[in-house]
Amino acid sequence: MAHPDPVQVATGIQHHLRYTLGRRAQTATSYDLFRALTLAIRPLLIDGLIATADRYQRHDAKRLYYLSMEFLIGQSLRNNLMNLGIFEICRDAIAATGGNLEDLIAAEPDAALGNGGLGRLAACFLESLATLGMAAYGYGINYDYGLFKQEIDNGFQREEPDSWLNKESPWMVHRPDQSCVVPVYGRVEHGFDRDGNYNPMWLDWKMLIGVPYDIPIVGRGGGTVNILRLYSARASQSFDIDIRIFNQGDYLRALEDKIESEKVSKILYPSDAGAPGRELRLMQEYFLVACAIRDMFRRHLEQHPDVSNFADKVAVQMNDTHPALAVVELMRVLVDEKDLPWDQAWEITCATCGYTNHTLMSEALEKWPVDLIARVLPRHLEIIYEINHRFLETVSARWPGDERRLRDMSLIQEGPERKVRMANLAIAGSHAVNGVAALHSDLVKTQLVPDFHELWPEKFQNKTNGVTHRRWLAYANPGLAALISSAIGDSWIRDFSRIRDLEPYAADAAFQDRFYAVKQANKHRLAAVVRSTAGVVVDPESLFDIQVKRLHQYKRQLLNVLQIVDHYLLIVEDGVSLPAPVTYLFAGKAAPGYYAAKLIIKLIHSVADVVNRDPRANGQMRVAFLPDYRVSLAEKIIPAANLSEQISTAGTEASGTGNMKLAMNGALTIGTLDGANIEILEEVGPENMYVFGLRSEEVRALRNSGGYDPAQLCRENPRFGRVLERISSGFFSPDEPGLFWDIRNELASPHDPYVHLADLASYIETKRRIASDYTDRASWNRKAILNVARMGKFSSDRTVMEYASEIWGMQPLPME
Ligand code: 26Q
Repeated sequence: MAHPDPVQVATGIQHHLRYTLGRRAQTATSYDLFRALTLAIRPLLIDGLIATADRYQRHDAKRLYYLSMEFLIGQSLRNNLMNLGIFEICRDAIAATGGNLEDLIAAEPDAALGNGGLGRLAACFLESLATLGMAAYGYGINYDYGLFKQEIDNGFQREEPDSWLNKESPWMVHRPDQSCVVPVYGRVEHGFDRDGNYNPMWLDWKMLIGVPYDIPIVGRGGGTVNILRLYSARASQSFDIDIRIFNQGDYLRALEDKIESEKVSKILYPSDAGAPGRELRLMQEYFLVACAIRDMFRRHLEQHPDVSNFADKVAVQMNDTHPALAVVELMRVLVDEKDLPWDQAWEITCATCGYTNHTLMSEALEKWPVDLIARVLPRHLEIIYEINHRFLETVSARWPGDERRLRDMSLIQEGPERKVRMANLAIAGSHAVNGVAALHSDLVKTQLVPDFHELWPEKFQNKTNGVTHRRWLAYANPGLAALISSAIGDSWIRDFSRIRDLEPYAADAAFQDRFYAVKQANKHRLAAVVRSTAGVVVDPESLFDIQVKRLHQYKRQLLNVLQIVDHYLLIVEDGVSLPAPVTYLFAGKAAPGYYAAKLIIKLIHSVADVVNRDPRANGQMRVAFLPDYRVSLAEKIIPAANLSEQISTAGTEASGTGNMKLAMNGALTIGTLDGANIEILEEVGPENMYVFGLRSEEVRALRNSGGYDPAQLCRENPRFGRVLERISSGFFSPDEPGLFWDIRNELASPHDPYVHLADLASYIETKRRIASDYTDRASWNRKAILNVARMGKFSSDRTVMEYASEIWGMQPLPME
């Protein structure tokens, strides 16, 4: 299908509205029209999918499989129309029938198949890979329920289920013909084949069926349409078609079986730090890996006679350890099913796999109880033992007699409950292991797994994260995008290194004014959202100070709250003002079982209630928490930010990606020297970013010395004590005075791992300086424009190109 004209689009919409959806045009909702439009353009997507598959096949391209338990896609309509180059055509088609494309775009439910950074990174990578024309596939799970919806009830988070599929994604292409079988449970029989070779057999397993649903991923220009393949778990046919059900008992057993099987793809685990030892999560992880690997072999064997060249033609990237069973499953298929000798299978597996680490907190590393794996995946446990046996021989050969290293490096953690260390498995089974920012990659080597780094220094790499600047700048901030293109043309949309051409405009007064006007328009739009969702009226002339991200103690939303309370007390008790009025905005979800994080949400609301009600503070500050942070809300918040809060304890945030999105939209960063903040600083320069607080080595030294003394810091800074007193005394929670006592105790504890008070003085001082700098409009605009102009490094186009050349051994294919 060639590019349609507006009349064809309008006809298509009317057709699908009536004959596919059965709706009357007169009473159609925006959601109906959204679905009708996606159906009308579906032929373009399908043609693109087929043409792309043919191109990869003709080139016999090496394929990348990006395995991730999470893909946080958000909405797709704007992105797809923009990347297909038919946004204006569709806008005109809908306008001609009296509608508004923006209403249809707003009606699309977010696909929230992820928790936060890791899942959104996967989604950004898919868009960049498609734009670059790389033969890449995303593999994930088609959860019936994505990340919960957050509602706020009296300042507390309440979780509501997100049944996004109830509305059935119109982007999905159902592929039941490519379903596959996934065995779980059962036992291993140690047999021998005719030639007397050991021939283990996995028997009596229960069968899951993986049914694929494809989401097309359109690259910029529409020349490539890749696939995100998501699997739903179904029971084996036995329920639907097996008629050997003789009695009610059989029938009910079959029914239970079906429900049990289909649980596997029912729900996304809503934690971004782990779900210790949950059987269902292990099943999910294996289900993803098994389905993906079946598909890789099927596709490989369509084009190649055997698996001997598998590693030359296939790259597998594991997004954290969640799909680390891929190492074991590849070995199982190669050894048990393809009859390869162990050593050859191991060579292929290691050459195929790469592992990306996203966390430094050793307590957050995945560890699965051996007993659980023995029950769910008996053959895999044997293979893990064999991998470990050979691996420990390597360790012994390198460091004879070094028991400490054998203990620490083993894939098995000994103890009352033996566990498989998934990171150790992933490192052993990969040729490349990478962190997600320069500092993080160094800390992986020196702090997280120093022994592995000594053994295999050549495996360890850095791949600094990036974000797709198309979604996050070009499409989310059309005002700024148009302004940029009016100055330097639009080549930056494909090639973000070109954004540096904007630098000379930073000092141009007329350009500054236009930049300011765009930012103000975005702030007005956000103010309307804040009003309607949080019920707080904010002043678009004030400095918009924004902290949006998952709630976590290490991200230190509390540090921000401490400064806000200090700001308030300065006004009402000391009669002192900050140089500019400030609107403090928060958004983010807490894991449902993470009580400390949920209490921080309540504290933010309690502080907001007091501050926003107080006429003495009204012209000077406002505080609001926007409920239900998600991709589509981020797209409204980020373009309106003046200040980006990136204040994690140094050494805890692996990279951050919100920091990049905010800076490329012209927010200045206040940040610690953590994660990718360090690289943002290198790019924008110290004059254009506000850095404060301890460095990661200083934090480590402070913790190790036991010298962190918050009581002493409170004596030195009477305002700290005052803030803590107000929080703990019920000043913000008169109905329940003890509510925030635990927060005070955590902050006042010498064992606070996040050393909040160590950074508080420099944080407060820096924020005063920021408020003062904001009053110099020209100077602020200049810095903000320089931030945009110097973000070229942080496009995920750059990131995936580095993965391609340094890990996957791939190049973009030429477009035809
Ligand atoms: C594991 C086991 C069981 C259940 C859940 C999980 C789980 C799920 C999600 C563990 C971790 C996550 C997500 C981690 C995450 O988002 N990490 C972030 O990754 C970003 C992309 O690299 C970084 O920018 C952030 O710094 C990092 O925190």
